Amino acid sequence: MAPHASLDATTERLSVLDEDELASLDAWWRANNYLTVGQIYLMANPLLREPLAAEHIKPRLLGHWGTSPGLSFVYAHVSRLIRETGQEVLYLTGPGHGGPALVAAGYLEGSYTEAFPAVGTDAEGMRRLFRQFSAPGGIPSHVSVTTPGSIHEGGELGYVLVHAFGAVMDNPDLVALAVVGDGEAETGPLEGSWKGVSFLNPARDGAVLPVLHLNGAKIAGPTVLARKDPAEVRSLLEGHGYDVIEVEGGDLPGMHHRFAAALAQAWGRIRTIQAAARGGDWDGTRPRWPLIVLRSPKGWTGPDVVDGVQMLGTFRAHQVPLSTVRENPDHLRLLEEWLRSYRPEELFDDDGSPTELVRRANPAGPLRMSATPYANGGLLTRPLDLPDYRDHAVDVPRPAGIRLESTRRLGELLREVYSANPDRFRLFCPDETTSNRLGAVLEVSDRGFAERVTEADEEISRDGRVMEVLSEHNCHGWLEGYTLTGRHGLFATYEAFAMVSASQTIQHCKWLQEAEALPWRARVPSLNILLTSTAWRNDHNGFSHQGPGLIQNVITARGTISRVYLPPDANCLLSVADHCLRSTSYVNLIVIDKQPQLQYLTIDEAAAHCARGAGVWEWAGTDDGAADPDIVLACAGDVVTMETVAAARILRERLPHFRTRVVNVVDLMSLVRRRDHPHGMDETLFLELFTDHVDVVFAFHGYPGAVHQLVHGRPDADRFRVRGFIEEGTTTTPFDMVVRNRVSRYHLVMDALNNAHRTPPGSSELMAWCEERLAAHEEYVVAHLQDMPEVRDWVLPDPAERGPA
Ligand SMILES: Cc1ncc(C[n+]2csc(CCOP(=O)(O)OP(=O)(O)O)c2C)c(N)n1
Repeated sequence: MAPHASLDATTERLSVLDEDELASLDAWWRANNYLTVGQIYLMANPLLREPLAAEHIKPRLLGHWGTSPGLSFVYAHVSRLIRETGQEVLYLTGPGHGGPALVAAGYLEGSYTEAFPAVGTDAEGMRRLFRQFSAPGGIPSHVSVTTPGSIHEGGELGYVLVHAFGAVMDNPDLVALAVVGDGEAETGPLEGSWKGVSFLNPARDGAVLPVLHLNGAKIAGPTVLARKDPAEVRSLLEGHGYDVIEVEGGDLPGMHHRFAAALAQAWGRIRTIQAAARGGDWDGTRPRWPLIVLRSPKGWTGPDVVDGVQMLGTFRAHQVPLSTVRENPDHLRLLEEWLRSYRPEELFDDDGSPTELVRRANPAGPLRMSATPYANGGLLTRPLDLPDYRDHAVDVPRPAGIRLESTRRLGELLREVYSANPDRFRLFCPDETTSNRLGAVLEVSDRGFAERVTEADEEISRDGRVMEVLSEHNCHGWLEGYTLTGRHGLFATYEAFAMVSASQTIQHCKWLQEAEALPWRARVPSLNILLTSTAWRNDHNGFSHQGPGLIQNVITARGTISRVYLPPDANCLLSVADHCLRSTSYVNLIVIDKQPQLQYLTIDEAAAHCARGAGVWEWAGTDDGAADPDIVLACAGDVVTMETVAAARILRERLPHFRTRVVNVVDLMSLVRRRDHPHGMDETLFLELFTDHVDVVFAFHGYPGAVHQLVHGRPDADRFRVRGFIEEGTTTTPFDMVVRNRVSRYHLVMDALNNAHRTPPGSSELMAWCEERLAAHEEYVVAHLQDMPEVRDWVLPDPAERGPA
């Protein structure tokens, strides 16, 4: 850290742009704007070596011009800061629809060609660059996975700050510069994400520098923040804890000078805060981090008036300011004038490569924002130092004989993970770490908090690294930013409220899926999501807390990178968690409840079962390995597994000659055909488990449709009768929940009898008995406000005492 005097001197020097710097910086910006317009419009004649003609214009004009010049303007200035200071910067574009500007930045910096050698820095390369943009067989129009230097697509607006904050956690040398669109700033997630500063530790974390880009308009109208009194905007941001620096205008070169000064001030402030915190000169209060409000015209430097209509500075500049260019000679002329206004002859040499004047504006090597390893986080990843999960195993002397809280064991494992990895593992949770029985982590790390801490608070401090904020968007987004920059973590949330951030989950799946195809993108640690406090056991809560929908979302968008695990007990959970923490570039959902639950497998059995993904539990069934049992009772999910094991027990006791096979599924994706998902079990194993003709009664944790979706295409998939959550819920007893949703042990027994190919003697009596027990349950819960002892305290009897097989 530079001492204050030299820091002040650097800041002062940075705040003044001399003529040479201005010339180069402005040339770089013009070159970027030229390449941006070229990408949107041209498919030939990239350097305008001949007069522009209709055949040079793309048939479909797709892309977003309006935001782009603002993005590249900021980028150019940050590059200068980097060159002058050596500061490492990750650039995140909230309005990711400004993709061409970021592609152009990578192209000018040379990293685009490094990633895609076919797009060289010459005339032919530029033609390809233009032609491929927003085109079939080419690249998407947003700041997508294919854009070097990006960890943030910005397609779905709202997440730029959460990604930025996640990226800087435990990255003390990094500044994440996040451009926030003023339309984007109207979204719920973005509005909630200003609070990130309340969780940053200036000694240990890097800094986020938001640039709120008030270009005034969205797609079709004005933005709230641009039309507010600037004093109100300032108050809002100051209220969140920022030190607001404002820059406004469209005049040149005035804007260059003013922005250079603003950026210098912001950077100086960041370094001053960090120097104080890291040098021991910090009283622990939350710093006021700088934030730049940039007011510049939408479509800056583009066409002013088109067909008599104001374009520049309005919503009309959002996408393509000039339409029907092929067909309209006036528009063609305007486009040519627009492109030539950047004076391409000063920007590109005869061979088409950027001139020295332009290249001078680039930082070097990995300091180029398009080449920063922070945006290709797998390059920086150090695997977790993982303790042996077996050390936390539950002693299971016999299946289904004891109950305990499985997630508590996971908490103990995570405590060890925290201790062994003090700089690269974090747990993110919306205020539920203890509630979710993961509180053991708080023995080794507080919850991180930069605001005022009082005597009454517990396990909260500015040094804490367990991240709790009551915002699923923040938790999820922080973890994404954290893992995309190469570190590891887990997002633990109430199952129902994972739907709040479901869209982020899906977007992240898309990102990882696309990244698989890019050899230069190194694999990153997986995004691990623990869904607990599940639909079936919301004892304090009710219907609003009962929603297993995320499973459905993830399997529907499954691609090849999503994984869904439903460990039935603690030892399986430990094995699954160990696997997920070691894995890379997946989205792993782990679903298990936090309440005391039956334990089935020893740690060795659990490890083998989880490795297989699904297996027969011989001890629970009565088919003794017969090729054709009367029924297969399958289950996936903790509570429904208990009901299945209990149902099998009832059948064993009451119909000893009825052959049941119990199959438990931990890895949900194993049900899918192998050709459709890498985890799909091969046909032979599928037949071993489910046969090709015996009916299967499947008790599932989530919505029944999910299993039908997964087994589609398997032999005779119609024989799967699936029971699961059917939106029958309320605040009630655990057993009443399974009864209401028709997945109780009694329902499963009846389903088994109804679907078996033969009807053994005694079946009708057993059906009647099940109906009678369900009626007894109805009466009992209302009268006693708890479940009948026979279900409440049910365990599988000792094998010695079991009934005949
Ligand atoms: C969550 C979400 N809702 C809607 C859209 C559709 N959309 C794309 S761009 C845009 C306007 C964005 O305005 P702003 O953030 O100000 O960006 P800029 O003006 O800089 O283009 C909208 C509504 C989206 N991409 N994401």
